[in-house]
Amino acid sequence: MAILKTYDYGSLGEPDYRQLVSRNADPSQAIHHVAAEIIEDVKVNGDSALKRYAEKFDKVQLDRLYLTADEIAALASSINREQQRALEIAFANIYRFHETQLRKERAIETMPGVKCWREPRPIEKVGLYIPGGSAVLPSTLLMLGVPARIAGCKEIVVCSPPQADGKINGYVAYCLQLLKIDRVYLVGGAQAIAAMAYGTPTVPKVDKIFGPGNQYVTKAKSLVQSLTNVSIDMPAGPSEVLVIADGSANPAYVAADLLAQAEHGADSQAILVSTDQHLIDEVQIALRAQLAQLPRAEVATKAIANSYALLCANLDEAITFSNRYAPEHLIIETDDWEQLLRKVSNAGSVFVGHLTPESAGDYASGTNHTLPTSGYARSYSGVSVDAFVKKITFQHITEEGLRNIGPTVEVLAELEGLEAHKHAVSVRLR
Ligand code: HSO
Ligand code: ZN
Repeated sequence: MAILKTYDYGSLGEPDYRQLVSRNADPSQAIHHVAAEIIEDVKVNGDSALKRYAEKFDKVQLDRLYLTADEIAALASSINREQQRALEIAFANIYRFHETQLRKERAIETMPGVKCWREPRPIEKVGLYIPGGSAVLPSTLLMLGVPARIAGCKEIVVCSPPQADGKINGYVAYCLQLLKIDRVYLVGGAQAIAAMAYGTPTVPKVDKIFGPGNQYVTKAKSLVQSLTNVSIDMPAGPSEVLVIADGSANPAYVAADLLAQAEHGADSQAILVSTDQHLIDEVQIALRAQLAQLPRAEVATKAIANSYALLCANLDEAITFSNRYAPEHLIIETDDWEQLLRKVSNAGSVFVGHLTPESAGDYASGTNHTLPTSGYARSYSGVSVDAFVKKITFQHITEEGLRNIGPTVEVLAELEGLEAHKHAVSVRLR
């Protein structure tokens, strides 16, 4: 029996397409209520609320809500040399790729004597949330910490839920060392987001909060954004992948890519869009075989049940559907992927060719894995150095410049009925 439901693009109508691209419509208000309550509690009770939540959710009693540099170093030394090397290589590649994003823009004279330019300035205090629940993701710390360092953020606050022993995982500790971050706050969930949004006696208030998390974390991020002046990286939903594959694809590779996505969570989506029914059939077989070998088979099976394959008449149809779905990750497993790239209009991050698994980008090739989900790739970019800076515009006008631009400003001020605006020019022209 087929494991992925299959649809035929040509036989579907508009309501079907709408149904196929829709995902994670806001679930119940229950999450909203819980997150709002936690936020209010942390706002009012500060550290004592954080300790209470650590006891309740993380099952640990904390005397102190953070670990020091020495404690981090001790944890980091517990991981083996091969693991350290892998984290170092990932760090270096992510650093290299993101470093190029600092490119300087040039100043422009819009009229003789009127010079305008724009310069980036780091967001001073940023908060990084590193989840620690069902899967601990040290890679996420690198993906957020590296661009924050390159941007030059003065204060990088990291919150991660404590383990049962009141510590954090050694891999996360090693990444903290690579990033030269000498403190980590032992706070998880919606309470971490609240702590960074309002500040507590222990946890500093930040200007912008980054990072993935469960539905409570995500809800808390959108709530604090409207309640305070803190901003957030992007709205985040469950992770997803869309694979476009034709007859040239290797079914074992395609199945492996779908499952790499599916093991993230039961609510993840792994979509196969193919021009070849035979390939879809082969992928079904490979999925079943590979699934049987996975430790996280239970989670992956649920995600696959929440996913589908779509048979298209040609690659143009496939890319049209993909653009409409706007996947967080798009993998194009065709021989002639090159001519397809210019047709990609909505996607978070794209992986091309038969030998480019999404996993490479998830960990170590250099691109960022913090990406827009749930169709937000239509309007959001993934995290980059840009997310950690503000871009400030500057201008300088000379005497010649004021003679050139002044009359235009006077006319526009007058037509808007703003006499003081006009005067600010006239008084200088006299
Ligand atoms: N695929 C996830 C990132 C990740 N994968 C972390 C493994 N670890 C969202 O892009
Ligand atoms: Zn992943």
